Amino acid sequence: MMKMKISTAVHFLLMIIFCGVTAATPPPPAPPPVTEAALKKVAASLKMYVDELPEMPKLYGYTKGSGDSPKPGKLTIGMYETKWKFHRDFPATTVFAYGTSAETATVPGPTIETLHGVATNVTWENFLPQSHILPFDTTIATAIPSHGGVPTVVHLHGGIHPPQSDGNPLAWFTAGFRDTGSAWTESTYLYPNVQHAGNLWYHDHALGLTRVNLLAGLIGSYVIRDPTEDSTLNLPRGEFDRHLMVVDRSFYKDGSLYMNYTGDNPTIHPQWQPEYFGDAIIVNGKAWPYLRVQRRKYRFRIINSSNARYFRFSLTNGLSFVQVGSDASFLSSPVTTRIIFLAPSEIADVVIDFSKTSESESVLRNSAPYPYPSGSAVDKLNSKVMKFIILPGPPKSPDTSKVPQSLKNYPAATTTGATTKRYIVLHEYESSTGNPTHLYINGKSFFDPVTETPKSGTTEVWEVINLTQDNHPLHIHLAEFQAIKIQQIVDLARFTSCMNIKNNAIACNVTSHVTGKLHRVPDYEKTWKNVVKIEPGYQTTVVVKFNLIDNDAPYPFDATAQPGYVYHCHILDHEDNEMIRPLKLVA
Ligand SMILES: *[C@@H]1O[C@H](CO)[C@@H](O)[C@H](O)[C@H]1NC(C)=O
Ligand SMILES: *[C@@H]1O[C@H](CO)[C@@H](O)[C@H](O)[C@H]1NC(C)=O
Ligand SMILES: *[C@@H]1O[C@H](CO)[C@@H](O)[C@H](O)[C@H]1NC(C)=O
Ligand SMILES: *[C@@H]1O[C@H](CO)[C@@H](O)[C@H](O)[C@H]1NC(C)=O
Ligand SMILES: *[C@@H]1O[C@H](CO)[C@@H](O)[C@H](O)[C@H]1NC(C)=O
Ligand SMILES: [Cu+2]
Repeated sequence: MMKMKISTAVHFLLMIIFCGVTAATPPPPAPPPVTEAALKKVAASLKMYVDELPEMPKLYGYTKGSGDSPKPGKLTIGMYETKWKFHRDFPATTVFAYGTSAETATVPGPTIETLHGVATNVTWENFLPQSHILPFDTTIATAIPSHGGVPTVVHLHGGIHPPQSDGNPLAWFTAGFRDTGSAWTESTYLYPNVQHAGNLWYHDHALGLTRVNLLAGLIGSYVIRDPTEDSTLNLPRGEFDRHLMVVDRSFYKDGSLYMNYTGDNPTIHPQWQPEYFGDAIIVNGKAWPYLRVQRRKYRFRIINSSNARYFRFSLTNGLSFVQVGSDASFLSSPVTTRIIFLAPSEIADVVIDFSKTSESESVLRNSAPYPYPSGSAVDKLNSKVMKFIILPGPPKSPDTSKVPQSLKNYPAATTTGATTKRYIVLHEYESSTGNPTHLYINGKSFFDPVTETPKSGTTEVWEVINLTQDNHPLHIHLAEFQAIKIQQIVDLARFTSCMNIKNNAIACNVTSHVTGKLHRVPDYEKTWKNVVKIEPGYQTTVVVKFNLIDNDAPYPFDATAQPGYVYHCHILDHEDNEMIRPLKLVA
């Protein structure tokens, strides 16, 4: 018996070693193909509002010092293959999850709580198995380890931190750092938390695998709190301040995560699809959950972590949102609105006052077509997100929180003093059948030499031009930015055909085309952000700041170091196929 065990173990070990030296990550065997109708049926079979909204575990990125002042903290967070139950009626299914152990890892991962001005170090560890649980496509630029395993690298979205800690797509690593990408330098990331308080999130960013690794579960929230905010703003706090991480996912009948094994253009890309849309709406890891709330104000930090779905949220029974923050920063004053519109990876920081209705519930709904703006209308599944069950009677203790008339004033976004103007043209290429093959910025791939080289400490103006049919959420690492003008391109076809030949906006004389009507920048987007929606057929003028926006101070670290940063579209399927470019700051 004993002998048997040893020989099995040795055999297994040999198998690992043998496969290790010869094989790259094997893709999982494809399950029998399913139809869209079958997937929809699975989602439709799930009863809505039967799972309570989970609150993800909290990890504190600081330690309480012996005196009053908190001290920098250090966390170790792993990526594990584990099981997660997305709905009461599904069995637990295999996912990749962040956590401090396989037993405690969750989807989304733990919420990292940090303090403004108090640095947090995080050591990210990969405990993922030899094979991926989802299909991927090696015909797009993809991290390929020589010993198998799942390449990962963590990016803190919205974080202002050194390039070595940015999660460059080429800084990927597999379990035990056995294989690393060309830009890998270190396993502990430094998050200085020097930026103003705000809402961030962390997620995987490995080359060509971002969409897959996020679908598998590698997402989590990160908040920078300003300890003075409680007394100066008095917004709802503690148990009345919650994160809602919203994604869309489809599932097989057995409750496992669905991803298409066949590409949109399979002779060119066997697996890559231009956009992933799921049938079920998942909040904090549960399909259409509910939350019992008291009849008082709550603060919700809503993060759209979908791969490609835009959300247009509203509340039933007459309730409104009071939006206090957008993305990474507060608005200067609150905006009361019935509708919140979020691109993938955008964040809305809102207060909902449940005392404003006498009803006993309010459903959070979605009405954004997909792809946005020209795609299918929502249906009875994806038009619902979650339900708030409003407890009868007054709150347990009086609600003393309030939303002040004035929140926070940051320096204004202005082109005065901007040192450089750049044209950033988002372009989608199609096969002869009209199916998308890849998406480039300025006609260049990720691997073409860097062209965006801002001086650290300066402000630039980026004219972002969208020549595709989709809305693209533009995300720039490190910098915070703000749209100040949205203007239509009048003769789009002429400009597009010029771009197809010259791949150069200046050579195509962009100013002669951008003369059409102006769109208003919505009030709730008039603040410093890290994702800006770029309307199709429009040029969006964006002021980009390569310093600390609070006080124009230089970064307290060397932002010019290797491997630099990136900027990209935050539709993950686009980013993976290569709507992404390097960004290298210079001194
Ligand atoms: C974080 O890492 C930096 C650089 O390695 C180090 O100087 C600092 O002491 C670390 N902080 C903590 C709390 O471990
Ligand atoms: C998977 O992709 C193929 C190719 O684009 C498509 O024909 C098929 O309908 C997709 N499957 C589902 C379930 O959407
Ligand atoms: C969420 O983000 C995805 C892309 O990251 C986008 O396609 C989707 O529309 C967004 N949904 C909402 C509700 O904002
Ligand atoms: C571009 O077009 C504008 C407006 O039509 C014109 O004023 C300008 O001279 C043109 N620039 C070049 C380089 O042709
Ligand atoms: C890009 O332009 C197309 C039309 O040219 C439009 O449909 C789409 O919404 C735009 N995308 C963004 C992000 O603005
Ligand atoms: Cu895009």
